[in-house]
Amino acid sequence: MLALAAAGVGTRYLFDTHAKPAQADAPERIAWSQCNVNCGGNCVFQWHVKDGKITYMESDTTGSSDFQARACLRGRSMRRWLNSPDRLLYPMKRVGKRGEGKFERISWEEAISIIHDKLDYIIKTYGNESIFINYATGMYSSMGRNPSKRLLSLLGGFVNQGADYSTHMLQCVMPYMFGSDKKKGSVFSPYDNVNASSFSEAALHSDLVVMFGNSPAETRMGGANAVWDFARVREAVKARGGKIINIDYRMNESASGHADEWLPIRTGTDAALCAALIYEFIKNGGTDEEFLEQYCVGWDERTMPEKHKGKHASYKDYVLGLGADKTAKTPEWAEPITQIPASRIRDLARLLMQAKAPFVCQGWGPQRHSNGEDTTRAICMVPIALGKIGLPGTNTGQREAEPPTYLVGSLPFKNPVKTTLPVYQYLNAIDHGHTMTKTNAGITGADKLSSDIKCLWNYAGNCLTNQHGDINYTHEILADDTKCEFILVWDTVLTDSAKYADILLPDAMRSEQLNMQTQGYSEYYTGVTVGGPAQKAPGECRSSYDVCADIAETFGLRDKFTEGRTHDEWTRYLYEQGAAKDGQMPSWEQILKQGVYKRECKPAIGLKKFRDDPIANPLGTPSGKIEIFSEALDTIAHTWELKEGEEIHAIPVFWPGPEGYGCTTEEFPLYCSGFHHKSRTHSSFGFIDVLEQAARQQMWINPIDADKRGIHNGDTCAVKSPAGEIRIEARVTPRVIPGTIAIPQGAWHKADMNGNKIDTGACINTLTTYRPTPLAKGNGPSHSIIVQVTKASA
Ligand SMILES: Nc1nc2c(c(=O)[nH]1)N[C@H]1C(S)=C(S)[C@@H](COP(=O)(O)OP(=O)(O)OC[C@H]3O[C@@H](n4cnc5c(=O)[nH]c(N)nc54)[C@H](O)[C@@H]3O)O[C@H]1N2
Ligand SMILES: Nc1nc2c(c(=O)[nH]1)N[C@H]1C(S)=C(S)[C@@H](COP(=O)(O)OP(=O)(O)OC[C@H]3O[C@@H](n4cnc5c(=O)[nH]c(N)nc54)[C@H](O)[C@@H]3O)O[C@H]1N2
Ligand code: SF4
Ligand SMILES: [Mo]
Repeated sequence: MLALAAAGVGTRYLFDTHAKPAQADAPERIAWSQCNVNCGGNCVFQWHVKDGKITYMESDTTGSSDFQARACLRGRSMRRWLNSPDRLLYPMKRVGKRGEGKFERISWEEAISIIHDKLDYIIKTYGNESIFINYATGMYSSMGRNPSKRLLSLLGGFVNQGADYSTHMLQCVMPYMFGSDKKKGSVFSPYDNVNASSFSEAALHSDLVVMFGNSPAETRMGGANAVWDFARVREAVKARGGKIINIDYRMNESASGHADEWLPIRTGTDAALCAALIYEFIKNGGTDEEFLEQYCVGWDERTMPEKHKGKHASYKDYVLGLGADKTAKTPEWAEPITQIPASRIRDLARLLMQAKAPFVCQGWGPQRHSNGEDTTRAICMVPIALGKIGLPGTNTGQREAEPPTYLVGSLPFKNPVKTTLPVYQYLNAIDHGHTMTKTNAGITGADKLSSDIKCLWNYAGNCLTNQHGDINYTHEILADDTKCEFILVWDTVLTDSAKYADILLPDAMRSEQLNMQTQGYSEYYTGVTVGGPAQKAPGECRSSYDVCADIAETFGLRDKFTEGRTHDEWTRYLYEQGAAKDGQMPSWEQILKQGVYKRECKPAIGLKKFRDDPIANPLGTPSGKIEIFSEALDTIAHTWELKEGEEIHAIPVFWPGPEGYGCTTEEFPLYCSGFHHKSRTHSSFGFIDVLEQAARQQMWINPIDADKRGIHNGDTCAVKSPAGEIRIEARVTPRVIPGTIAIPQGAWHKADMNGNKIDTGACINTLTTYRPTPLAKGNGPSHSIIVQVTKASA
């Protein structure tokens, strides 16, 4: 039901009357707003407001029904969040130990004075490079996260966030393949339509869609989100006799109901499948040698960089078994690794070779593994080897494109500190930041960190613990208040991360303020929504902009912070700046009336310009070409200080990675992986009971693995990894590959941290090991986990 409604197919009208009173009186007014969580849909809310209180919600009803940013069930439950008895209402200070969640109400004055004193002390004692605004994505809005950044910038700055938890491994490694130097040519971004093609392009011209770990029906929900486009892709491609193939360790919601579309694979082994596919292409004359010679570096001996010739270090030599490992990457080689029969690998290779316009894409699940840097590039090798990129209906192997146009900006800030810390390293930087360098920890913008992190500023995020990894280990570091001396958390409910706050601030939610935001990941339209407040914020909740202005005042910086503008005046200013640049957007007065402005985006073909003319439009790589073999990576592999068991590769080989293929043991005989769940956006909405009832937090386990353990549907199970233990309900289903269990990420951690630490909330990050990946230093271990599962005693 949830997936259908969110897909906007057929049932879209069912939910519009949700919570509408029986005798529908004319609503007094409509307040526009938007869903600003990090799902990216940015769906539109029309709040019906009476006597200052929200009565019910309609979503987007404007324009063509094919083009409406309609909220999914999560967005439609927002009223329950806004009016929840669990809302944080007052500023609080910690009275128990860190992590215990014991707080005492204080006044705003006292909170601001404590924050002032702590910042003053930390900056004077340790310098601005001891302050980190950790990764936190709960609030996407023009005035969302930036007041904090603007304030801290004015105070001398803070260590910058490197990459993100979404695309960490991909974001770090892809520039070596597709370019990072703007002066030289086009550069890689995971979030645009230059490097990747849009689903609408696949709908127009593709005859085969191959998706690696990509489930728009779960991760791109909402009416005008990519799931809507994907529904059209399926219809169009099938209508022209083509196929959709979804390669995933579980039959995800995008493949369910279409059983022929699912190709099950063991997690973390996509690079082995890709090598075997390419082996078949080579053996059957399916590679486009002309393309590979003209557009690529490192495919074969001819195209290797001069210095590396004669060493059998090319990707083709790796595949044919002429490289260092002397192993040909045949389908028979890949079969036991991937769990895909060699005959099915051959079938898929044949399909790919026969397709006129194969659209190969990947979600971000495959790269969220301990070998993610290699996997994400290996997937791109499939269309590269076929020479099927930059052409109608094809894609570059990356995620389907997003529109590049952001119609309005956010509150500006200029951070004087240039040092950047890979976000997942925040905990190491608290523990031993002063030892972290460019070559042992991926620091950029400086050779090393000048200090340990002493102050964490966490606005709208649950990434201190719940969304980070290895919660038990993280607890040890955060609970020690001599390490990180001040933790500020600013949220709307008492999350697991909030339990570690020294000062915990409540926030007015976006529907309780004048709110504005441009589009998110919605692939085929861009837009902006402006409106609100719909109702008054509860308790003493205030806008974070106003609070930051008050903190600025204690440092004599109010005027510099505000530049004479209020929250609402900044919103208008940012809108008018955007409108002036854009030239097509309505006036401020008009947008306030209409609430939402949208326009369609044209289908895009990734790397089209480069394909059309690689000399005139080179990539921003050192060679201007696609670097299958990267000399820069080769240098890093030989010069960085790596820990035991870590490897960095110049070409995208299959490397299992820690807790990857082959790492199971007698004690931990199963693999465990995660996915983004439809009942939550990460941990957001995790406390809304109706959503939990609609899509429960369950461990997917194959009947083969369940039978061996006497586990039945609905049984409570213990899942134990080297890092921790959870309790979770079993869902025995053939929709997950044998040997691997699947756990939806984002459930709320719930454990007695002074006792047995068993997490009955079933947060996957209780099970993950904290071991940043070799190159990106990112959150690859998120889904490379080994476990044992047993039926829990009642
Ligand atoms: N193992 C594993 N871990 C993962 C992932 C995974 O796949 N597996 N996914 C990763 C990814 S891709 C991401 S992006 C991160 C996301 O991790 P987070 O950025 O922590 O995202 P959420 O869990 O949604 O937390 C957002 C927080 O913002 C709060 N919030 C919402 N609205 C407001 C507001 O108006 N004001 C304030 N102050 N707070 C608000 C919510 O209550 C919530 O606590 O998780 C990462 N963690
Ligand atoms: N409903 C919902 N939507 C969301 C979010 C959410 O929390 N909930 N989060 C949003 C955010 S911030 C982000 S970054 C995106 C995340 O988007 P993604 O990272 O693409 O989402 P995931 O569910 O982690 O992974 C996608 C698919 O990859 C599969 N997978 C995992 N490992 C492997 C592997 O090794 N190989 C293969 N072939 N498949 C694998 C998973 O089973 C899943 O079906 O989603 C966004 N949308
Ligand atoms: S959670 Fe995402 S898809 Fe659902 S309403 Fe919010 S923005 Fe839209
Ligand atoms: Mo994300």
